[in-house]
Amino acid sequence: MQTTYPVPARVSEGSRNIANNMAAYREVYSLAQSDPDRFWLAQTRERIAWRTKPTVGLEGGYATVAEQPFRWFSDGVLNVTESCLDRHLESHPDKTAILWEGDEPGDTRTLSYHELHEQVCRAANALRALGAQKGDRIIIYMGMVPEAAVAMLACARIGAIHSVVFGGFSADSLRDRINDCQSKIIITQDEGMRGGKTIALKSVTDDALEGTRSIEKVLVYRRTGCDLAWDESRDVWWHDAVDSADPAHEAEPMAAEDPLFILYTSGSTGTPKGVVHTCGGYITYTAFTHATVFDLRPDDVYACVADVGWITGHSYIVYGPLANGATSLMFESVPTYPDAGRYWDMIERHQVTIFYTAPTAIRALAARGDDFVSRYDRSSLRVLGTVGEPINPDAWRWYYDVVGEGRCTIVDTWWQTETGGICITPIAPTTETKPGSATLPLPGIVPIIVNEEGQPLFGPAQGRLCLAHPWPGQARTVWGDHPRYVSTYFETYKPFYFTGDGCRRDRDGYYWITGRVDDVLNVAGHRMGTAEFEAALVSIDAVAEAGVVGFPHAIKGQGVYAYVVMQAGHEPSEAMEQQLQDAVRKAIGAHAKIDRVQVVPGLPKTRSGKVMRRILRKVAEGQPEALGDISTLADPSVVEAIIAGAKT
Ligand code: 7RM
Repeated sequence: MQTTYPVPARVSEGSRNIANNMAAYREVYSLAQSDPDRFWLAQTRERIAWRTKPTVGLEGGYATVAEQPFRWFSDGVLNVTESCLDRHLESHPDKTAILWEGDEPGDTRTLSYHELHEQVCRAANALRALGAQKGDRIIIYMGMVPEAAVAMLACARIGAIHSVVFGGFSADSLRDRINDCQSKIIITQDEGMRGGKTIALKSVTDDALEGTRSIEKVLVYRRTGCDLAWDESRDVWWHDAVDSADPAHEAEPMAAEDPLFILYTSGSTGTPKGVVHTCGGYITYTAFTHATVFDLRPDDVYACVADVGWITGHSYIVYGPLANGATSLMFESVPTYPDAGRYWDMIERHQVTIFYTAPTAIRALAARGDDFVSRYDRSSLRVLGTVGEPINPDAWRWYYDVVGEGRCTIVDTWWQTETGGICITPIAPTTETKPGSATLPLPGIVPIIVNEEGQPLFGPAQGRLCLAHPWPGQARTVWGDHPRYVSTYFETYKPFYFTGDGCRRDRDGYYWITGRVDDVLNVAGHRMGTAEFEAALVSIDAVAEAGVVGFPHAIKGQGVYAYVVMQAGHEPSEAMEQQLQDAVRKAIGAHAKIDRVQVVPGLPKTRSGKVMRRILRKVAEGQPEALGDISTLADPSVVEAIIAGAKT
């Protein structure tokens, strides 16, 4: 059996990548490691349109992060939208910047760089007229329409800090985010469209605003034209405010370390954290990684089918591709609408050359058979990417053999909201791949595997993945709570950044990410905290306690397993199961579902009262024989009941 996949000869022709052979990769990697400042200053000067070019690289670092955030390029001045828009007007104003494919196949729109620039300038002027100023927070709660990208860029243009909230989040989640960042304006749309169904974005926004005080204006883009409740003093139509605004706007000069955006992400404990990315470092890193990993070429039609509500959409639909002057496809629908051929149909019609999706979609589509793929012409494809979760070798091979006809490079890209961009990945078409491995670190990324005590392990090893040195795209802080940033990422395995992932390194130095080792769930590529599920469940009167863990799921990667302890006097029932689902849907959103519920007499706790989550995990994984040491349990009989009633 073949274990490594060599570089296909045809795709390596024409690559002008910085690492177009392995020797070049090793050389660039060691340059970046020995002199990171020099490497990153050269990258940013080459790739980014600075008003004032930076002369300093990194200041500070992990050792001093508790005192203050580390900084990159701090004497530089720029506005990221000049890199994404203005400079392309000279060389290719008519090139398609955004190629939009709507929910219905063939419902398309294109925005050239010239048109996108004009729209962004209009929206920037409209936001200013609504009272937005540099440093203000603006929430964007939209579906996948080009105006979502216009809104992000318009915020960046005026120096406002956007925070995109995925359109699947509930009113409760949206309200928490508005309150956390004290957003002054929210940009939404009447309804979203997804897989033939509508999503009531404006009415959810109305609900969310009850219990908030900071929002002054709601800017509403009309997508479907449905009837809406309207507050004349607060609500403004996008079409009234933006279409009539001046199409010229002088971008706000920003310091490199001014915040560009906040993106909320789930962790082990508590409510989601507002991860902060800054202008200069983030745009440098997304431009560099997008061009390098995918071996971007001028005529590429690049399609990332993520949602702009997640970091992948920020970095690899909007900022990276536009900084690189690429044609970036935006996809409003789902992979199975109207049928499981949708991606490949779209690839044929738009002659897509680079395609980037999640393993969960690949597994779901592979399960529907090869015919949906083979009926479309995929000969335009050159690079196929995956992101969001570990990809199992079977799904990898199906992507490589069936979708890519053995002709394309697969890039399994490992990264996180906090890393801003891709960190461990093959570089197309250079890196030899192995199905299921994210392969090697990009230049500037220094992975360290540590054991549970935090000791670095060398050579082939298995343990926890840390990164040892800052890179420009790394998040700088948590909005309003720098101590939480420090304790979450930098205190577990000092002096390293702890990713929360488990990882193995093989004899060739290749990295294999094994998934989260903390209490973060990754369900169908959606990152959610077990603590958020538990808080939702115990809010129900009939529920005394709840413990939520993940278990392996063939399509979704992980499923959600809930152990529920009933309040005395309440009996489990079907109606109660529905109540549990409703509670998580209300607290988190439509993408949060419980797959299995087990009513238990109690949770396994130590004598000091700490829930032994390891036991809950092992039982949910169907491995009750591997519980390990349970001698510290307060009441071992609880474990017997849990094992006896396990739902598998
Ligand atoms: C980009 C994104 C981050 C978590 C991360 C991992 C998992 C992401 C891969 C992966 C194995 C990959 N940001 N993850 N990519 N695991 N192989 N190629 O997904 O913040 O939403 O999630 O996702 O566990 O820590 S995220």
